[in-house]
Amino acid sequence: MGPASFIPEQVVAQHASRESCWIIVHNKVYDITDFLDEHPGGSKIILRYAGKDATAAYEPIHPPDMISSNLPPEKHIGIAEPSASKRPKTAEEKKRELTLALRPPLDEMLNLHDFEAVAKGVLTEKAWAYYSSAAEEEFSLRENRAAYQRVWFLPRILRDVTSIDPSTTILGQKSSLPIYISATALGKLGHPDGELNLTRAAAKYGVIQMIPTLASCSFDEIVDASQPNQSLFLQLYVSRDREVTKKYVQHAEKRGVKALFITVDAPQLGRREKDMRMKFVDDGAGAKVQEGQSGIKKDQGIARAISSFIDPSLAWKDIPWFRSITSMPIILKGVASPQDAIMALEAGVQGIVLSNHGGRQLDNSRSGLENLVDIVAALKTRGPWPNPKFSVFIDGGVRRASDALKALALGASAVGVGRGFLYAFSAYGQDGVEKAIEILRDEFEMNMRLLGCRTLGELSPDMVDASALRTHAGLVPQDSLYAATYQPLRLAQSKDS
Ligand code: 173
Repeated sequence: MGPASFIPEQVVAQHASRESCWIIVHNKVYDITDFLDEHPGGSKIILRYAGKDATAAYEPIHPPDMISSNLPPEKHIGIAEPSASKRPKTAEEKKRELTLALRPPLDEMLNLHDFEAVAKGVLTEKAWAYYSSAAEEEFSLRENRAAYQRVWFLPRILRDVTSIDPSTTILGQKSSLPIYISATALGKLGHPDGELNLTRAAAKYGVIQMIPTLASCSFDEIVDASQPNQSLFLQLYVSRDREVTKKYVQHAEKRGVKALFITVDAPQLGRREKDMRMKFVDDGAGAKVQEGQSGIKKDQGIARAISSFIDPSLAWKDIPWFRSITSMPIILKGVASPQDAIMALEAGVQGIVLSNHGGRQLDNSRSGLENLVDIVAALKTRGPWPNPKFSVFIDGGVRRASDALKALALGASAVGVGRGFLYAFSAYGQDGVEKAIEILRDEFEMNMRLLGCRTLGELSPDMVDASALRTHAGLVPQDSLYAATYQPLRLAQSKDS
């Protein structure tokens, strides 16, 4: 094609079938007919956009150059006539503009829950469903919060707490707070700049970001947006094709990433029903495609549709291979039992993240906080504690510095926050993330001062009472689905009532 082959929108619209399927992405027209059955998410999802502009749906889920570098050049058939981009706004875009305009001013955000409330209003229904969803009954999701309520402080007094320093090092990297930004996928569902909001804010505040394998921005875009002195970690989903994984990991190390967090709790994606239900909501894209065509199953949500590359055969025997391809510290993300914690130690990795994947994987798995107590006890029987060569991290449900301080007192090296920052940028972009970090920083300062800890080194297990942590009675998350369908029994009634 010549550089000037403009194709009017109406012409693109004529290629809206399985026999001839054109789509527009970033104002370019592609003929994807031959590619339909190769699409990892299935053909059906693309056919919804046949003959249309697919940019909004494409962008959060694919690296920017995915389509242009995977389709042969002869399938790049032209540039969409500008009219294509001047289409009227969809109802969803109009709603988003309105809700953005109605946001409270940023300085009214007092805690991380506030961002979540604003994000819930501005996100598309689909994005909110994907981000907020968790597995099955969402018991683990809610338990992640509830567990923090079962740990209480025993503060110390009269210790001259004039100056407070919440900084630390995480895997040898300086961090202004004992918190890192944990990996969450598909940032552009929340904000056009996606994960770059996190990168830029993290640079300003000396916080470490863990780059997700399934970021909306490409890995290189994120690293390019970082500052020379900024530390980045990488979260890894291991591909069935180990060459792909090897290239990705080695490229990351070359680009200066400081640690590799291998996700080990997602051989299959959990059933996140809020996300899966969205399949049945018409997204306005129009095209009606028959069920049962090749491609994604009816019950898939966004996450399941793009996760088929993850290798469920990943096993302990693979750890030496990871050691052989990289010299970055290796951390296993998603450990939930003392046996596995000890196996990780013995396998020679540099740490573990006690996590139930934000409640999104195995529902009914305990909170990282409760596991922390047992796992620290187990690790103490197998080596020095604290162990400078083996770090224990925790994530899930953290919304306050007090949460993090409880985990640190119980032995965690640092705490991951995923959704908290995701909601902050969904609501206010980079400014939101900066404000969220400032809020946490202020909370650390106050909580540490009131606890009598000037530095994190002064925090100790005897400053928390975790004796109720195992008690699940009382703070059991309500079984809401069951409660909504359960029909209460009735008492005998007199005939005239
Ligand atoms: O929790 C997730 O949503 C997640 O980790 C994931 C995994 C695969 C595809 C998309 C998201």
